[in-house]
Amino acid sequence: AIKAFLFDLDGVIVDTAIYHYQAWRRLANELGFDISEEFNERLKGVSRTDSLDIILAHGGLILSDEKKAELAAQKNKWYLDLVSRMTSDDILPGVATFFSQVRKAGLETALGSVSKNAPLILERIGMTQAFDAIIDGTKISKGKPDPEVFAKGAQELDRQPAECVVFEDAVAGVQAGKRAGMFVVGLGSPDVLTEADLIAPSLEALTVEEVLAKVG
Ligand code: G16
Ligand code: MG
Repeated sequence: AIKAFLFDLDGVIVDTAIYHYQAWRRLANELGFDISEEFNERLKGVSRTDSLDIILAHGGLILSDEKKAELAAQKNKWYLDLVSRMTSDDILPGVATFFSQVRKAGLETALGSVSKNAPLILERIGMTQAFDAIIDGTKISKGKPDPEVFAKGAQELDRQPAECVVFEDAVAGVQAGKRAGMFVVGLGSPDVLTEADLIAPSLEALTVEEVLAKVG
């Protein structure tokens, strides 16, 4: 039976995906090219260093490790400027209601984010206490689509993969959940999240009861 729900952060709990995109786009623009919103789908759930490599390849640039470290730090600075203004108003619609249903159903919760800034964001929006376990970018060595982030979440809760449901908005995140052996709810477009077991536009469109019924 399902015992735990594992949530991605960016795009599921808060819309920081837009801030990541704005900061990466600013960096690309300064390097002399642009990145589209469609291209940005490839960066969702992917670690900071991997994202930079994907962007530089897109722009046809080959840079030294030193320069890359500098650019990643610059992007993070711009990103943090945007994030530091966040409040509980930035929690996505439906999240609060869904979490109260999760608690009523007696389910455990974990955060599964590859972002090193995840704890800061949870503090900003006042949701640190909403999670029984928090796995962030400082606790893992491989970003999504590697299953490590969700495997660690289950491990920290002392649960088996078959007892966990993952909520993800990114292609790489859905793949990570599937590779971890978990039921995956994709939040977003069915055209993008083709590998998810169940797809809804957002948490607002779902109830805990519905999800548990689908897992069977
Ligand atoms: C998030 C974002 C990615 C970002 C990554 C690393 O992952 O979706 O776009 O590149 O974190 O973030 P940071 O640069 O803050 O360490 P997730 O797993 O929360 O979707
Ligand atoms: Mg995400």
